Amino acid sequence: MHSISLLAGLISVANAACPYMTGELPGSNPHVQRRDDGGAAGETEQFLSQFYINDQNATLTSDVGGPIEDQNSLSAGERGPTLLEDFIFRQKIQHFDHERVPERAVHARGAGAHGVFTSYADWSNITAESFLGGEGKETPIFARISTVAGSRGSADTARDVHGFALRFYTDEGNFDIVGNNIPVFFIQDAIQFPDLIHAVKPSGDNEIPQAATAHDSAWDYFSQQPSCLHTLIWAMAGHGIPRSIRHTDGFGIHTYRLLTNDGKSKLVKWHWKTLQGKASFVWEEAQQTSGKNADHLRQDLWDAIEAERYPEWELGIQIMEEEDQLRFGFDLLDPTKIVPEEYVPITPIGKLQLNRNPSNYFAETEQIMFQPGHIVRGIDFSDDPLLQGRLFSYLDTQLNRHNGPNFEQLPINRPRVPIHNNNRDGAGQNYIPLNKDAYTPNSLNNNSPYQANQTQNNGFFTGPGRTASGKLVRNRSPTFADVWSQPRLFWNSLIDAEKQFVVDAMRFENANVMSDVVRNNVIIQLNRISNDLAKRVAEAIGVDAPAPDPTYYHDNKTANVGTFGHKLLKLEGLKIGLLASVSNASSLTQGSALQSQFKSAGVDVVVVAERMADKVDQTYSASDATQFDAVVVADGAQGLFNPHSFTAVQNNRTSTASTLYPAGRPLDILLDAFRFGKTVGAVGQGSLALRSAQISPAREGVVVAGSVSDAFTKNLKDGLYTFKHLDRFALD
Ligand code: HDD
Repeated sequence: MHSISLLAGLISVANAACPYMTGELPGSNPHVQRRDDGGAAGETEQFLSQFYINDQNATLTSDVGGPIEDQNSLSAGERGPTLLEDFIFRQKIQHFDHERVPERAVHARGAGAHGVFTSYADWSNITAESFLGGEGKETPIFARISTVAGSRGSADTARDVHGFALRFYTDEGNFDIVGNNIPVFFIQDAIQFPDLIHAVKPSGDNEIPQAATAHDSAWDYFSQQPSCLHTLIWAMAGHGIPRSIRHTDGFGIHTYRLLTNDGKSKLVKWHWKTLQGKASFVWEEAQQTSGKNADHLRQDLWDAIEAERYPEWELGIQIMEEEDQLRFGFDLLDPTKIVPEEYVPITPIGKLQLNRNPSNYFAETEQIMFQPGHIVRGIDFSDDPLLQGRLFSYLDTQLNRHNGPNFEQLPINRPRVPIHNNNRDGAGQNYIPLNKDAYTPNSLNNNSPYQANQTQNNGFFTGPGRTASGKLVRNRSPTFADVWSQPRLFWNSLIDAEKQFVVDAMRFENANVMSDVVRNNVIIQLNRISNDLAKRVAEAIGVDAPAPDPTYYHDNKTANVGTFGHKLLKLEGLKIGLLASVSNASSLTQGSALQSQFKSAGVDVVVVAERMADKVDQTYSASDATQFDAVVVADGAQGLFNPHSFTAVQNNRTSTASTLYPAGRPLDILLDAFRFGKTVGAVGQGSLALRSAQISPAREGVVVAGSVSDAFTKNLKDGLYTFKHLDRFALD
C-alpha cells in the first residue's frame, strides 16, 4: 500500500521526538495481543507501538529515568516530617494531582476500538478521497461510541442519543465522521447547542439527575424548541437504549459534498449499517442493567473483540445532486431531516470492522480528539448551519482539554503521513522542527514546505461550484420551518410494539416532570405529530386529552427506521444463561452440551448454579436476567424455582431454602427474562420452573424439549434471531 512508505518516513520523525522511547522495536510490547493480520490493522499497531512503555522486567524509575529503590517518603528521622527535598515524593504526587483532563463537555462516557475500513471499489467517479480509491483498499480506523449527557462515570445504558465517531487514518491525512446513532439532530443552528445541553444536563443546583432527560428542564426545552421532536422520538423508540454498540447503526447526519478530481460535486449523507442487526433493550431492562453493570456497553464491545467476534458495519451513502437541495419537500441543509431511503437508496461503499481493543484507555479512547473539520481531499462541507458551527466548537474544545494546540501530536491523533508546516511551539511540543525559516513564502529554504495544489501532492480543495452571497441576516430559512412532518413519518413507520415503547418512554420521562406547564406544552407538541400519541401520553401524566391538531398529519411511511420486529443478522456475542444446580450433576452437563451446540454460532452459554464448582461459570447471587439474551432452565434445577422459597426465608430464618443467593433469585431471572421479551426455555423437568413462573410453553419464544437435542438448539437459535418477542408487551 501507498501508505506504508509514508508511514516509514513518519516513524523516523516520531522516533526522534518521542521522550518515552524504550529503545525497542515497534510492536515488541508483550502486553499487546498481536494480530498479524497485516493490512491496515497491523499498520495501526505498528504505528502506536513506538509509544508503548514496556514495564516487563524493568526497574522502577522516576519520570526522568533515575531508579527508585523505596516506596517510603524521605523523612527527618523515622517518625519525623517528610522533607520538601524528596523529589521522588513530589514528582509522584504532583503527577497524580494532574492526572485528570477535563472530560468532554458532551459525550464524556464512551468506549473505543481500533479497526479497519475496506473500500468495496474504486469510487473515484464520485470522490477523490483516497481511502475510497480502490477495491479492497484498507484504511486504519479508530471508533469511539458514546452517550451524550452523562458524565464520564455514568451508566452505559442511560437512555440517550449515542455518539458514533470514526477516525480514518488515510494516506492523505485524518478524516473524521463525527456522527450519532440517530440520523437527525435536535437543533438546526449551532448557536443553540449550549441551550440544548444545559437543558438536558443535570439541574444547576443539585446536579440531579445524572445521564437522564427525565426532568423538567429537558422537556421544557424540547417543548419550546420543537426542532428537537424528531431526534427525541427516535431516542424514545429504542435507538436510545441499544442492546450493544455492535447492534446499532451510525449516521453522519449532515449533508456533505463529495468532490471528484475534476471538481464535480455530489451531495451525500453517510450511513453505517450494523451487520450484526439492530437490537434494543426495553426500558425496564436498561434501567436494571444500569444498576447491575454500569459498564455494559463497553464490556460487550471489549469482550466481543477479545473473543475475535469482530463487529462490522457497512458504510453507505445517499448520493444526491447539487440541485436536489430543496427537491424532496424539505431542505437538505436542515439536520433535523432524513432523506427517506425510498427517495434516495443507500449505495454501499465499504465495510468497517473493529478488531483491536485499545492498550490504554486514557492514551487512546480519552485522548482521541475528533473534529468534523478533519477532512481530506475529496470531501467538502455544506452550508448546514449546525455543521458550520461544529467546525469551530470541536477545535476550540480540544484546546481546552489539552491546554494548547499540540493535541494533534498525541499518538492517537497523529496522522499516519508526515506533516510539514510552519506551525510552531506551544505547550507539549513533541517534534523537533529542523527548518528555522518557519514562514511561507521563503527563499532561504527553497520555499519549502511548498504549497500543495491539485497536481502537486494532491492538495485538498473546496467545491468549485460552491458560492455564497446574500444580505447578513439572523433568520432561519423558511425551508427549515416544518419540524413535525418527519417525526410523524417516523411514528407512522413504527410497528405497534415500538409505538408502545415510545408512549411508555414519554410517560416515564414526563411523569418525572414536576411542572404542569411543561407537561401541557409537551402534549401540545406531541399532538402536532399524532393525536394518538398525544392522547396516550396525556392520559398518564394528568393532562387533558387534546383534540386533533392536523396541520402536519399525513399517512406516509418509510422503511428501516425502527429497531424492533426484524431478525438479527448474526448471533455472535449473544449469551444464554443456563439455570442449573450443583446438586444435580446432569444439569451441569447440559451446559457443556449447549456450549458445544452454540460454539460455531459464537454464542456463549453461561452455566449458573448456587455456588462456584466444576462446570459452573457464575453463581445465582451474581446473576441477573439482564446478563443474558436467553435463559434456559436445566433438567434437574427445577427445585430452585419454588415460588414459596422467598416467603419461606422471610418467615422462617431456619427454612431449608438456600441462603447462598438472594431468596427467589432463580425464579426472578426467569420471570425478568420473559418480561423483557427474551427467549426462555427448559430442558426436561426444568419445564416445571416455567409452570412456577406461570409461563405457558405455548407462548412465542418459549422453547421446551426433553433433552438438549438438535431441534431444541435450532428453536433456541430461532428465538435468539427474533431477539425480542413482542407479543409479551401489552398495547394501550
Ligand atoms: Fe458534538 C462531541 C456528535 C452537534 C460540540 N459530538 C461529540 C462527539 C460526538 C458528537 C459523537 C464525541 C466525539 C468523541 O467520541 O470524542 N455533535 C455530534 C453530532 C452533532 C453534534 C452528530 C450534530 C449533528 N456538537 C454539536 C454541536 C456542537 C457540538 C452543534 C457545538 C456547537 N460535540 C461538541 C463538543 C464536543 C462534541 C463540545 C465535546 C468533546 C468534543 O467535542 O470533542 O465540541
